[in-house]
Amino acid sequence: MKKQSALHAVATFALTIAAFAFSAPASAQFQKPEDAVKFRQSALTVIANQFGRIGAMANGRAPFDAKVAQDSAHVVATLSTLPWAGFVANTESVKSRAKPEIWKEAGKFKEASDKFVAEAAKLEAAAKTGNLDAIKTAFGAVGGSCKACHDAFRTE
Ligand code: ASC
Repeated sequence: MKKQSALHAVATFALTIAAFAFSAPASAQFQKPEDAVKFRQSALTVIANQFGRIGAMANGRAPFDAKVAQDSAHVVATLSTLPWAGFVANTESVKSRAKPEIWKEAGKFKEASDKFVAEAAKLEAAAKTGNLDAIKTAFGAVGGSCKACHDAFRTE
């Protein structure tokens, strides 16, 4: 290969790599639809786990520990914004409990997830006060937002 054509080949290769790197598809975060489903389920699993720790204290099944409540509420609030990126349209055919209404009524789904995010932030604020009654109230509101979304958008 002549020096000139070798340089050309290198330049073409570099441009091809750059083109791939910058032509980000809508769901660049996930290689496959299954990855998006796994992502959202994983985030929701961790959220449920940490929310459950607060629930145990709110319902008197575990002794109240303000630090545990605060740490758990922080995880719930931080992760609350994450699952929704996993509800990509190309995941509709992947087996899960997600109802088609998630994509047919995308505005309502967004409203429901926004409600959860907002209530999770309030729960974290309540947990920071260390007041169990405030935590109980905020816990109930978060649980209500979980349930509303599950009722409308998740199969049994
Ligand atoms: C939880 C949990 C849910 C919600 C929901 C509230 O602790 O894992 O999915 O609360 O049951 O109704």
